This record gives sequence, structure tokens and C-alpha cells, in this order.
Amino acid sequence: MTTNNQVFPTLKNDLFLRAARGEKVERTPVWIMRQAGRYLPEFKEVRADVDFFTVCRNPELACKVTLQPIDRYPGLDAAIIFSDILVVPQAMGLEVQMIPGKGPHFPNPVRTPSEMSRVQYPVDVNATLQYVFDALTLTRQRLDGRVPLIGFTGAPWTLLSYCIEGGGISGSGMNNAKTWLYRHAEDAHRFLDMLTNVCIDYLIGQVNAGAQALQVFDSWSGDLSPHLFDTFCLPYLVTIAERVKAVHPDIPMICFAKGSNFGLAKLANSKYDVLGVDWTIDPATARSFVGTNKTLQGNLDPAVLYGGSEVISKEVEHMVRSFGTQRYIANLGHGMQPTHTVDSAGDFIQAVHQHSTKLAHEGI
Ligand code: 1CP
Repeated sequence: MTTNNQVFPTLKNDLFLRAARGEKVERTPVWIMRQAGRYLPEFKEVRADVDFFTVCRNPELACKVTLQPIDRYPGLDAAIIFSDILVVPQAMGLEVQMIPGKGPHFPNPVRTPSEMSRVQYPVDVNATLQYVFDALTLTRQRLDGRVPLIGFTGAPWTLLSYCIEGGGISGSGMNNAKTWLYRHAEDAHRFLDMLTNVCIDYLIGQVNAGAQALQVFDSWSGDLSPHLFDTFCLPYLVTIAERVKAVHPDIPMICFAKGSNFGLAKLANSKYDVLGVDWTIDPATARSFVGTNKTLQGNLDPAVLYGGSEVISKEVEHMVRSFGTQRYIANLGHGMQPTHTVDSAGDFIQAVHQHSTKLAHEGI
């Protein structure tokens, strides 16, 4: 594992880290999933000349794109490193392309267990993912302590579903990936175990390189029934937090299992500090599922951003009032969309500042 002996600039805004740890805050911190990317004209300008994964693999470019939303919106309280969850399958020897206007594509998905022989394992993350570590170190330097830097990984189930389906998960029904769960459960567990071990090394490496918090994205866990979630998602999510925390106990970890709000009560017993929630659950219910020992993160319906500044302000006020300003990190319930405007993201951030400052004063 890389041990990075860099001295990093002093952090000036630790609101996000304090909220993650459950410490008192004067207002609710805010960041946005997919805050860098296709809705930003400055990102599109970079992407006009360079392929998606080339940006990921070039620390200068990845750093530049990570900083774009931080420069544009001084109200953001965290940066997230520019990369993709699919760099992990790439590190395991699988080819992944990014098709413009379509999304990720695996030319040779792992459709059957016999094809697992093509999957490279074990993986030396320092050899295969060093470029992400370099991007983190550079970005942490260039952030100059303005806000903390979040590292991330896809969760094992979400990564497995891409490896098997080959991309285009949204609306696919996941028939191929679910066939593994019902017909080849033992092989699915073996593959999930491999992915889990790579994710753990990868997350530990990210912290060594400069990440100050970590998020695990289980973007497609919501396609599984509660029973399948308990069998094929939960144990791996729990293991990741346990093993990363064993090495880096003070680094806040966020788990976002989108669409699996029924799993919140079980995740409340894990070592994650923060649980992300999507917009299909109301804040009071989410809080009743997790108790008072976890910070919650979310959960504005991203479509609210199409509603204009007045609607955004009203919906944000309702959201912050419902979560309360403490043990809470404001975010969308999923990521920014390419069709969102830059103004709508600015309105969202400003509304969180305005309403949470006022509500915190009122003791809410
Ligand atoms: O054309 C382009 O430039 C590609 C668009 C794009 C971008 C900007 C993709 C393709 N990925 C990203 C960056 C990205 N991906 C980040 C950057 C940091 C930030 O948040 O600012 C992050 C955190 C991700 C993580 C990611 N990739 C997830 C988990 C988060 C989520 O939204 O659920 C997932 C599921 C992916 C896969 C992926 N990569 C890209 C797309 C369009 C997708 C989803 C495709 C699908 O629906 O299956």
C-alpha cells in the first residue's frame, strides 16, 4: 500500500467532516453527487478533446475537473475526486469504454461463471489504480484546504451488475446479473468477494493518497428484493466498512445504497458514519430506521432542480426542516443530470446555506 508522507494544507472548512462525525455544526454542510460533469460547460470543454477515461487517468485533468465545481460554487462543503466506479473492473482486466451520449459499455461482459477466468485477481491496486491515488494527492494539494476531498468506490453488487450486464443498467431489468444470483449463487459470492477485497485495498489506498472521507455507491442495490439485498449486498458493504475502519478508524465513511431504504435499519448497525438516502423516503422515516448515532445524507429529488429557484428554495427548506440541521449532510437523492442548469445547482447550494443557518439558530 502506498504510504504517502505528503504534508497537506490545513483544512479551513471542516463542516462536512464534523457533520459526518456527529459533531455540532452552525449550518448543514452541502455537496452534490456528480457535482463535476456533464451539466458544467467547463467540463464539456475539457471533454470535447479528451476521452472520458483519459480524463480519469490523467491526474492533472482529473484534478482540474474535480476543482471546477469548487471554483464555480464557493458554497460547496466537499469535493469528490473525478473518476468513475468502473475503474475497478478495468483494474481487474475487463475492458470498459465510455460511449458518448450512452454511457459505459463492456465489449466482453462476464456473462457466465466460466468466463470468470478472464477476471484478474488478486489485484495490486498500486500498479493498476495509482493514477487515481496521484489525482487525489494532487487535488488535495490544489484544494489548498478549502474543503475536504472525498474518495469513492462502487459497491461490490453494483460493480458485479456492470461486469455481467456490460453497461446500460438503467431500465435493463438486470436479468443477466440476477440469473447469477438465482442460478449461480456460489459463483456470485466468489465474484463479490473478489470485488470486495479490491474495493477495500482501493479505499485504503485512496486515504493514504489524501482522501479525507469515503463514499461507497451501491447505485443498483434497489433492483434487489430485501432478501437478495441481505444476501448479496449487505454483508459486503458491512465488510468494507469494517476492514477500511480497521486501518483508518478516523476517516468518515458514507454508504449510499440507492433504492434500498428498507436496508437502512440494518446498515445502522454497520461501521459507516453516514448513510445516504434517496428521495423515496421521508426524512423522519429514515431517521426512525437508523436511530440517532448515524448522520444522514440526501435526499432532494434531482428533478426539483428543474422547478426554478423558488421551488428549489421551498423544497430545500422542507427537506432541511425535516432532517434537522444536525447529524445531516444536504445532497440530492442521486446525481446531477446532464440536463440540469448550472444556476439550478447554485440555487440548491444557496438554499441549503440560507435555510439551514436560520433553522440551526432556531435549534432545529
Ligand atoms: O460523457 C461523459 O463525460 C461521461 C459522463 C460521466 C461522468 C461525468 C460518467 C459516465 N461518469 C462520470 C463521473 C463520475 N461517476 C463521478 C465523478 C465525480 C462527481 O460526482 O462529480 C462519480 C462519483 C461517478 C460514479 C458512478 N459512475 C456511479 C455511482 C454514482 C451514481 O450516479 O449512481 C455510477 C453508477 C457510474 C456509472 C456511470 N458512469 C457514467 C455513467 C453515465 C454511468 C451510469 C450509467 C448507467 O446508467 O448504467
